[in-house]
Amino acid sequence: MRFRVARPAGTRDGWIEVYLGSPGASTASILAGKPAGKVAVPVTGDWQVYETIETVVESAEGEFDVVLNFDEVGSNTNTFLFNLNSLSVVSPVSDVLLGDCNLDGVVNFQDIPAMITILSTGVYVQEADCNEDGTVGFSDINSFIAILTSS
Ligand SMILES: [Ca+2]
Ligand SMILES: [Ca+2]
Repeated sequence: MRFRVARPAGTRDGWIEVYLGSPGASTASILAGKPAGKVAVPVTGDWQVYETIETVVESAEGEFDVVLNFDEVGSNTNTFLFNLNSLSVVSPVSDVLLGDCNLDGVVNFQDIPAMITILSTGVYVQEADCNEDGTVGFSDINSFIAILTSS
């Protein structure tokens, strides 16, 4: 999860914490758990000087209610912590191994029958989408062969 923040001063440490809970769970019960992600908010020098920061959110596969907790060591109520300009959810870098049609972690000749099976069933398997056009079909065979022969 990515945040764009501005923080004029900070003699104390400040954080954004990301909590995940089951859909419909109460905010209090979600906050009672452990944060799935946490990132320190840097001092940017002014309310309008923004920096982009990021935290990896652990175990974020599926659907969750998200609760963000803004915190600063020693701050009391009615204290401005920082400006949050925007937040976005970004996917981690894909770990799909193109051409690994039998999903055993390597690309070799044993993927050929698996590729044929995938092509004949027409089910989308990202590893078989060797030309990365979002579909699996005979147009992937050239790319598949190129991946096979280069690995
Ligand atoms: Ca394989
Ligand atoms: Ca394709």
